[in-house]
Amino acid sequence: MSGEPWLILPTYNEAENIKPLVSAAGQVLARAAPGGFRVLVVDDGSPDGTGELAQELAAEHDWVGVLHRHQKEGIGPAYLAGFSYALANGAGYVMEMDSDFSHDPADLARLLQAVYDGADLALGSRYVPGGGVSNWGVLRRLISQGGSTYARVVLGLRVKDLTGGFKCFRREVLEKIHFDSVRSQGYAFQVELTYRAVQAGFKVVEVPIVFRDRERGQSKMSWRIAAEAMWLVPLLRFR
Ligand SMILES: Nc1nc2c(ncn2[C@@H]2O[C@H](COP(=O)(O)OP(=O)(O)OP(=O)(O)O)[C@@H](O)[C@H]2O)c(=O)[nH]1
Ligand SMILES: [Mg+2]
Repeated sequence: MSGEPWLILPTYNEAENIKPLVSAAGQVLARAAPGGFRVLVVDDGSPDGTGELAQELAAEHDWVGVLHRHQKEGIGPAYLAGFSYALANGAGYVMEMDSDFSHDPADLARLLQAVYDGADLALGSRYVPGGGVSNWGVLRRLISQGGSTYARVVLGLRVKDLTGGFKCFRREVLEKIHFDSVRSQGYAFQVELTYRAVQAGFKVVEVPIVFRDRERGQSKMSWRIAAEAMWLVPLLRFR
């Protein structure tokens, strides 16, 4: 069916998370989108077998699909591949979520509802009233909030949480963005897409969420990803 919500899940070594995550997301979406929905796992050739586990899920459920990519290229290119596939297959709404339970699958319903209620892009936000982070130390809080503030000031935006990766796009927003010209891979990717949506005149709404640290699997956060955001964000503005 066309016009359905699609949830894109990027994975790199999420073998311990992928099965419980897809089933939790499926339960939430079945209620939030009774007319039908799809979950698309985009795996970058995880050596821990995440791609095979996702394949098993796809064999079990007709609403699960998998894109297998050959190498780890970062979250940006993985999402763009997933978005292209979803748009080509008639998605009406496209959602992003980390595959490590840092984002609560239950919140998918509220993000989707915000778009049903009139937003073009709904952002899961840690930095609006009601949102937050659980169990983060002072340093990590400062770095994250500092990163969002830096991007907000440099880009002249009012959005409070620019680096989060829990989102719901109305199809038309992604259609306006030329994927070939998106260069960022890590956190900068999240900033870039939101910036482009605001620039194109779309209505962006922040929905409070509480972010949790992953309990299973390894972090892929690196200084390289953070550094990319530092130098790429000003380029977005002055390009
Ligand atoms: N397909 C793909 N997915 C990736 C890649 N890098 C990270 N991911 C996924 O993107 C999501 C966010 O990455 P995380 O490793 O959780 O990175 P993070 O959220 O910045 O850091 P932690 O929460 O500290 O682990 C997770 O679902 C990862 O599996 C990549 O290169 N390719
Ligand atoms: Mg994470």
